Amino acid sequence: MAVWLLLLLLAASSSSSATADEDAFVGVNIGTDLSDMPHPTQVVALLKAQQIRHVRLYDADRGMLVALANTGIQVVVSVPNEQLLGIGQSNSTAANWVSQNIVAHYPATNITAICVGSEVLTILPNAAKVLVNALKYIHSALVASNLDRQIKVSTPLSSSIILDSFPPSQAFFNHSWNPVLVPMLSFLQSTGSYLMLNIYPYYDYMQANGVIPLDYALFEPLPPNKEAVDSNTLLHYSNVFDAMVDAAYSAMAFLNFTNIPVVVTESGWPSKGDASEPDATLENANTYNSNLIRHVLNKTGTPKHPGMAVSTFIYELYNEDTKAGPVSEKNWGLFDANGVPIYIMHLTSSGNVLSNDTTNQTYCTAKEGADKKMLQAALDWACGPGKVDCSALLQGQPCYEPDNVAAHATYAFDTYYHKMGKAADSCDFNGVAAITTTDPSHGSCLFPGSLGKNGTLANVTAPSLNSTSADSSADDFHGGAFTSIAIMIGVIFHFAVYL
Ligand SMILES: *[C@@H]1O[C@H](CO)[C@@H](O)[C@H](O)[C@H]1NC(C)=O
Ligand SMILES: *[C@@H]1O[C@H](CO)[C@@H](O)[C@H](O)[C@H]1NC(C)=O
Ligand SMILES: *[C@@H]1O[C@H](CO)[C@@H](O)[C@H](O)[C@H]1NC(C)=O
Ligand SMILES: *[C@@H]1O[C@H](CO)[C@@H](O)[C@H](O)[C@H]1NC(C)=O
Ligand SMILES: *[C@@H]1O[C@H](CO)[C@@H](O)[C@H](O)[C@H]1NC(C)=O
Ligand SMILES: *[C@@H]1O[C@H](CO)[C@@H](O)[C@H](O)[C@H]1NC(C)=O
Ligand SMILES: *[C@@H]1O[C@H](CO)[C@@H](O)[C@H](O)[C@H]1NC(C)=O
Ligand SMILES: *[C@@H]1O[C@H](CO)[C@@H](O)[C@H](O)[C@H]1NC(C)=O
Ligand SMILES: *[C@@H]1O[C@H](CO)[C@@H](O)[C@H](O)[C@H]1NC(C)=O
Ligand SMILES: CC(=O)N[C@H]1CO[C@H](CO)[C@@H](O)[C@@H]1O
Repeated sequence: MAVWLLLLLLAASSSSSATADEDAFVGVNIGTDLSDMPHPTQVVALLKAQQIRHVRLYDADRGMLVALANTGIQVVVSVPNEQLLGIGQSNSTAANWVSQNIVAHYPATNITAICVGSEVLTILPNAAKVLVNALKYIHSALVASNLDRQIKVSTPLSSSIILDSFPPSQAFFNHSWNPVLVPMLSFLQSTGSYLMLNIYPYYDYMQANGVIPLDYALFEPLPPNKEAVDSNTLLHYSNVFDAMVDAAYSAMAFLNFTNIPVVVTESGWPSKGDASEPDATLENANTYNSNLIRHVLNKTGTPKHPGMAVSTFIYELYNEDTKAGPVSEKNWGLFDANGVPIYIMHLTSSGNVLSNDTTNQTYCTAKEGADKKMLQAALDWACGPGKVDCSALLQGQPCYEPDNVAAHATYAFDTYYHKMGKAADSCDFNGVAAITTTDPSHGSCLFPGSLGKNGTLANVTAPSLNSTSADSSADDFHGGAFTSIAIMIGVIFHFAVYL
């Protein structure tokens, strides 16, 4: 029977992996443009339940970094574009940023990389002139703190700066950016970092006006005669993603950089769109992300570098309902704000990929109107002989409020019920308890089994997300929306030839 959902994470065993010291992994991006953004503790609960071991934040939100501490989750943080000019112009501003946002959290929070800005060349070209300095200043500050080996510094690029991306062997970076790219690549090489690239086959497909077959964008199997052939290398390409990664390797090679690995910082597919976006569907999003995860974890590599892992962060964890732009912009997420999956991925037979049922969560609560004395007796039993950890109910702890026997009993009952593997008879307590599907979590009081946000986020005890430092690309369409039509002409031409 189908196992429900999902996902992600580390593959085991080692081989020739390109991603510095580590095997291929699939992580997720955590955008925060939600009208009811879950509390950091709830975000982390969802990550844990889904075995997501790698995340990228669009800022260095203190609440998230605190919640991610001691979880084993590896975290990529970002300098938001708004802070780039300041950091790129001042060594000491960069040093302060590192001390407040990195040094203060490491090693409890396993920060592994810093994204300096996001698609700066295409979204904020005015800051391009300080980008390399910003990378260097952040790196110097890490060196000063002796963290430069553990934490890599790079900057995610839009794949739209790679021109003539098909055939991949002829791809090159838009020459007008060479004055920035050459010192940047030199920096990445000398610091052992990687090229961060955002790849959106969805936009490539949309803008190709039917010339790119949908299956080629979605990693679906193609008959050999439909594969795209690179006329120089005779390598066969069966998906846009690989072609784009190889295009990046070629573009770097044209500038004489041949040993910088690629990490894909964003890729995904929207599950919903407006009338002009007919391929933003649940089925396509599911197909793309499921195939992407399998592809990355299988360490197939690319035709140019078979077996060389291309670790990838899926865009993105949550649907972001307050994003501007077309309907699709709000629908790239794997989950809604309650932690309920948008779709159930086709990952059932992926050996290394852990799955978890997050669809029908159940909880054990005190029955409404139950006798208070009986509730108190059951509560005492649960926290005593029942061996439930009731420390969260103590004064000053997250589940102390509301301070009444029904609320406290509900917490104890639910904890016991989950401890007992949700066996139906573990939610009885002499008839004063009942199973429910409503998550009783509130504020920062997170109940066992709770995966997402519910209830009010006001009056929380942990630091909350700083809304002003949220997702730096908030007001921009990300990635491929900027892909120029010029890039696609190469693709169109070659498809015309090879398909
Ligand atoms: C971070 O994670 C990596 C990979 O698992 C591990 O090697 C490293 O020791 C971790 N660092 C800290 C500070 O936990
Ligand atoms: C920036 O600061 C680092 C130490 O944090 C220092 O090594 C470096 O020389 C400084 N660079 C400039 C341009 O001041
Ligand atoms: C290359 O980049 C420059 C500077 O951003 C831009 O004006 C130009 O249109 C780009 N060229 C192509 C072919 O995209
Ligand atoms: C790359 O190296 C070759 C051979 O050393 C040289 O001719 C060429 O100018 C270099 N290209 C760049 C962009 O540095
Ligand atoms: C995984 O990789 C192997 C060879 O490395 C290949 O034969 C197989 O088709 C791949 N599976 C998927 C799902 O890509
Ligand atoms: C979840 O509940 C729905 C409606 O009750 C049911 O159709 C579905 O099969 C359940 N899923 C699982 C995995 O139990
Ligand atoms: C599934 O999620 C629950 C939390 O709801 C967690 O207790 C459980 O360990 C998870 N199972 C797996 C296999 O990750
Ligand atoms: C919750 O916070 C608001 C303002 O942030 C405050 O006015 C209110 O008294 C708080 N409520 C409780 C129960 O602490
Ligand atoms: C939160 O936002 C405020 C207002 O912009 C800012 O002053 C503060 O430094 C931010 N705090 C953090 C932890 O980012
Ligand atoms: C999934 C879940 O538990 N949703 C609940 C969130 O809280 C509101 C009331 O605050 C309930 O109506 C929902 O059922």
